[in-house]
Amino acid sequence: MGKMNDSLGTFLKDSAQAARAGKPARIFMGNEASDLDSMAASILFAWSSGAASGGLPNIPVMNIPREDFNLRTEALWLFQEVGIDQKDLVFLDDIDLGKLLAGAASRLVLVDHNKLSAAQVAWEPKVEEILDHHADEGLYPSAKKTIAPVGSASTLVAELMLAGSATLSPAVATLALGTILLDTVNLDPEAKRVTPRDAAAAASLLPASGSDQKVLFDRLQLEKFNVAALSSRDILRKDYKEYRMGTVMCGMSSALLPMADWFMKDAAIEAAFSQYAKSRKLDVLIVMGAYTAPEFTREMAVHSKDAGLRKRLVEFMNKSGLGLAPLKAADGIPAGNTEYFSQADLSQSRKKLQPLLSSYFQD
Ligand SMILES: [Mn+2]
Repeated sequence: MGKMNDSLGTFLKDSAQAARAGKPARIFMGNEASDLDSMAASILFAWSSGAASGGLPNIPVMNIPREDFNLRTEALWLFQEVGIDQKDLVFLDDIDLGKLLAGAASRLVLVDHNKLSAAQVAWEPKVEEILDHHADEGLYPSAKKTIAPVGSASTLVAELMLAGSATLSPAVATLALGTILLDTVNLDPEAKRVTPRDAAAAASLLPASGSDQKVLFDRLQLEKFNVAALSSRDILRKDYKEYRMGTVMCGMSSALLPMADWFMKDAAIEAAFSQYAKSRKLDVLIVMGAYTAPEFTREMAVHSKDAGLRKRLVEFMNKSGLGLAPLKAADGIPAGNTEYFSQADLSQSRKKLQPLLSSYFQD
């Protein structure tokens, strides 16, 4: 380990300033989904890595537009908890990363992924180092690689930090620990995410964090599902994928709250669906609801201006065994171009439904 800046806050302020100056730098960047692990691990790896040769500043860059940070409710909470000021984070749209990386001296460190996304492949020659827990795709052979199939990329950063001589501050230890706990479902072997290395790193971080493991995990889990502060548009955006299926443009959002709660939260939910579908130029918007209260439950909303398309879709999904039944809500179902269902087959997630719909529309 190189020399550690003992204050994470000072480090982030300095690196944000360096980013704005646009001088050559070593950029630490997580994957484009930019979950808590991607963000926390790139911050911690940038902070704990020694200065690069030639004195390039280490700059963690969040691989999402600044507007999207609010959607990562668990990261929002944990960063606030450990005293990270949002203003000191650098987001994709804060700087011209392409221009910065075009500088001959600049370098790129991939964190929590080992393959650049399609939109970022041009930066391949800049990849100098990789720290990741996904299967190694074997790219960038000249890069220094720390890749292992553990539960969290933050475990790999924690191992490097713990091997160093510096004492970890409660903020640094809590940031790493919280991320590892969330990624491994509180180190629960039954969730099949945790490895002995995650458990060992967490055990070493715990005393330094000054946290209670269960309290920290429960709070993060709660915040992850806490969409109370989000607008309907943001709930739709939070976990959204889009597919062209034959001639049909289909948007699929996963939402983590009961539809009945959503109706209460936003009386204008129909307008929100319709505006979102229009802004994304969708023929159909499918909202897949999933929540545990106390039983795991799936619901679905199918929104389309085309009533015939809605009907065909629902018929097809029922033929495919989803078991959709019109939803009943105490306060009534909002009127409009949306149909709401409960879903009997709980195994039918977006990952499974999307290829079914794709093949249906392509026939
Ligand atoms: Mn990860």
